[in-house]
Amino acid sequence: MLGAMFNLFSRSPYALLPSDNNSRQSARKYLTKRTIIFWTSAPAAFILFYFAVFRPLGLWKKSATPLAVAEVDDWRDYPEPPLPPDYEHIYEFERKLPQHNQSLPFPEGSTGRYFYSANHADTSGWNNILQEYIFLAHLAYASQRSFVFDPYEWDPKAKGKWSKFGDKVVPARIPLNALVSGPMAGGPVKNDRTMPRAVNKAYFDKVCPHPTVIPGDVVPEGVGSTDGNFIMVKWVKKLLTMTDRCIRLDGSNSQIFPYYVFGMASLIESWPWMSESPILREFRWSPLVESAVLKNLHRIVPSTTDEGYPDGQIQFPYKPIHGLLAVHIRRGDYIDHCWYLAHYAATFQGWNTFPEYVDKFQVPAGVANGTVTPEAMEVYMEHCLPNHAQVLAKIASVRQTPEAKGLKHIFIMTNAKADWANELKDKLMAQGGWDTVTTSRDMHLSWEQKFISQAVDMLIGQRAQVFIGNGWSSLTSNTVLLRRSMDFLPRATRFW
Ligand SMILES: Nc1nc2c(ncn2[C@@H]2O[C@H](COP(=O)(O)OP(=O)(O)OP(=O)(O)O)[C@@H](O)[C@H]2O)c(=O)[nH]1
Ligand SMILES: *[C@@H]1O[C@H](CO)[C@@H](O)[C@H](O)[C@H]1NC(C)=O
Ligand SMILES: *[C@@H]1O[C@H](CO)[C@@H](O)[C@H](O)[C@H]1NC(C)=O
Repeated sequence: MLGAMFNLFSRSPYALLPSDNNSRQSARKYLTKRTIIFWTSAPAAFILFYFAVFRPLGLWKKSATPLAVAEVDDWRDYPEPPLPPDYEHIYEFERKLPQHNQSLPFPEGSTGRYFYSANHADTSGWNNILQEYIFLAHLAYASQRSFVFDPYEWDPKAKGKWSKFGDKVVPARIPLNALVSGPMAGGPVKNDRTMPRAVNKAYFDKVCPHPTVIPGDVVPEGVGSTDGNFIMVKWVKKLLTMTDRCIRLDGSNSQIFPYYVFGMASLIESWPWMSESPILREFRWSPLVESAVLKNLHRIVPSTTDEGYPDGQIQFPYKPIHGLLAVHIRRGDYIDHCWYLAHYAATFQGWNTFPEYVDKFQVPAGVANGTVTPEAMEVYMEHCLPNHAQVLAKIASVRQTPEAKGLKHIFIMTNAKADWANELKDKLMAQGGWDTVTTSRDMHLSWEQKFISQAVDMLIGQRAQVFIGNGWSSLTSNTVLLRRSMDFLPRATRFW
């Protein structure tokens, strides 16, 4: 079992990154230490585990199976470990980032400038967090400060490593570098040597033991106060001119870029600086995400020549995947959520509203004062929760456009139930002319990749020749933003 676990570490793409040359050794050391602790404290730990985790999380419903999966390629054929991964080797990778060094000269080290937003969101979907993180990381960059990042936290109050999503046991938090790399997560910035690299919170606490704490509401309310661009300009001015080295936004305040900022059409006023920001230009998914795409691409596009690199990473800047149509079909919570969206008269997310996008959404007549007529509800559902027939019709019509020339493969990004997704797949194949149709359910993912599968899907959607998304979804809108940074023609980005 120990051998199998060590295999897990040595297969990790993180161990192969140039800046992480000690991680194999440390993994070995770590495991040895862990083994000793395990054998000396196992009985006590078992009792503790039973009462603290096993019983409260209801794990007895699942049969606990041994972790003996490292030698196989297709993890789905084997029983899954009883608990989610803890990504410890990725936390270790983050701890060892070379910028975590107080002796480094300005703008890093003990004389550097730092920005930590303790009031950023948690407990929401990954894409709500990502939207805000892109803005916060840009704010740090524009005010010449090092961005301080936290893990993606699903359940900050969880005492241990795990939490629940519905009746599924999930990690309470996931290190940022399991999801993204690039400047936002501490990666080097290619074309700007004066930009201080991002750091983790533990290093911030060390290098900034007494930060200046400022409230999150110092920017005046009033006209424009819900516009991302307005808020950004005010905050950059403030944080750039402050001479205080270390700044922490008070964690008890609301976010400076609340979720509704990203829902508004005014968001696109941020595009002029966003398009130039290294945070977006050099946005890159993590090695864990990239290696999942690389491993599965031959299933999605069998003729692919995209072989990537031996360490599992793919060519960056990313290239379009020719011949691929990716569609994002939001189900699950959206079966109820779309109904609420109609009652709030919700429009598309900000990044989905560029005037050059062909598919626009107008709130239909019949939505007023919190009431929705059946006809108006039908309009919402067609775009927010399309049924099989509506999906087939939309794909058939998009296929007639010049941008769709050469499409042969469909990838369905979805959180739908397998039956629903498979039925759609069969109907699309019956439509004729498609070489392959695959879905998120067909992906072969490692145990660590399973809990970040939405990011894996996003990298595929980002690179697809044509993409059709759900205008209200933040997963779609971030995918659309990333496509835009790749200079796809606007007509290659569509919505239901
Ligand atoms: N693998 C995968 N998961 C998805 C997809 N769409 C939604 N999900 C998952 O559905 C679950 C619930 O979504 P949220 O966490 O609310 O999603 P979000 O990422 O904030 O985005 P939206 O709710 O779409 O605005 C999450 O676990 C998502 O990762 C998809 O296309 N592929
Ligand atoms: C920290 O930075 C200093 C100055 O660049 C360098 O000499 C030293 O080797 C670094 N320490 C580590 C542990 O990398
Ligand atoms: C909505 O409510 C307002 C104020 O109560 C009213 O003036 C208006 O006519 C209502 N609109 C519809 C469509 O019912």
